[in-house]
Amino acid sequence: MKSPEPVLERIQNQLLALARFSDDARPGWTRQVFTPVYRAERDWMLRQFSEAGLSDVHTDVAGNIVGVLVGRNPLAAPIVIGSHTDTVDGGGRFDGIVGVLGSLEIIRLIRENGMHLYRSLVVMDFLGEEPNNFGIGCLGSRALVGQLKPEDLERKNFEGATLGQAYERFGLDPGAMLGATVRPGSWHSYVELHIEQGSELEKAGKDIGVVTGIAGIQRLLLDFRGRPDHAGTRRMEERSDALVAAAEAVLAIRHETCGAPAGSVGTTTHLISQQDSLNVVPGRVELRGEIRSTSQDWLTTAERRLTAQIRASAAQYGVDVEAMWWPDNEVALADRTIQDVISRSAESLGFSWEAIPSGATHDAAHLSHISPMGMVFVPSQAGRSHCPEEWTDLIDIGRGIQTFFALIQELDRTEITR
Ligand code: HGY
Ligand code: MN
Ligand code: MN
Repeated sequence: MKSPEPVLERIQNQLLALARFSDDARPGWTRQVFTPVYRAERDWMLRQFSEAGLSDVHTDVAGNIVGVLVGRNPLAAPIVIGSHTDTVDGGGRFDGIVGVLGSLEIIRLIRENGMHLYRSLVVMDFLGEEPNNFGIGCLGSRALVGQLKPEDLERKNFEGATLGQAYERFGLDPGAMLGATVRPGSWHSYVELHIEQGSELEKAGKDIGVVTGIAGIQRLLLDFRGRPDHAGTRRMEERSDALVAAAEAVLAIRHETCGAPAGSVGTTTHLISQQDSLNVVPGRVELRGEIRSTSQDWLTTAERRLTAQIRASAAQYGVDVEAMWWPDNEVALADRTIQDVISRSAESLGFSWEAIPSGATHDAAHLSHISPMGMVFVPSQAGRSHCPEEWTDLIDIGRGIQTFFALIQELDRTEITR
């Protein structure tokens, strides 16, 4: 039997309805975790889960919205699908959202057409995927795999509040959240539909991206310690200018990653001088940044090279540097069987596809620790994302949902061995 097709008008209406939950005081579409507008959207989303026909709709102890479509064999390990509906500051209307609304459309199609899957299908809208001002993203998925630790709850935002307090104010019990872990192997698979957020599919003229893996991220904090001095009297060769040393580091991060293999990229996101006056040589500067790659080896060696190089160049300016690196997530490979099922699904529907690594991170990266994982990408216009211009045509979203639906039906019949 031919699979029922998604109803594009219904998806468009839901995209528009969801976009109304946006912080008016911020640019673009802004719906950040723990904010009142996120709370309002989550209440709306709980209703959408129920109206789509999911049962046992609830918010789990980790703050994720969950609903179940019970399969013919409720004891079989479920297929889990979903994404997130929070945004970055000044974000768009598609990142994460397409995956959640697309999943709900599939539930409606299954029910309207009297279809019955063998396995249960669990839909999730994960809590706070985007990095927040506590410096950590993927809160809901991290909690499920035991990667949110008691010390993370002590992280402070710029106002001095802790992450634990933010959970409490949002009506969640941080202690209970730490115990939210899912037993590895208890899910059949985790699959996610998402916009590409880059321009590879558009450039190649392909309909569907079959994700091969998700880049690992090493985050970096550099503390440059020079010496404050009078900006008018201290001779150039006598200065220990922390900002000049930090500027060299900004360029070192760029040069290390330009042309590096495995889609490697590096970004300095913040350069903060502790110096407020116009006439003082900066004595203390903080740099925050990250490097990403789909090669774990490259991440490790680049970290070593960069630390040595930044130290050596700072020393030439008489500046000391303290470097702190920590992994945000490791490289996560998509399951081979799931990749094959996605490409076959796209082909069976007459859609062109391409295997593609993801430079953006996703809840799927964390969930790969407990479950075979796969992702389906749809094109992003001009590769714009994390900005108000983020756009994916409805027709492309429709193709993504069709492919994702075919993937779920095939997975329902497929044993995956790890
Ligand atoms: O940061 C990321 O890659 C993602 O979009 N959350
Ligand atoms: Mn994002
Ligand atoms: Mn996303």
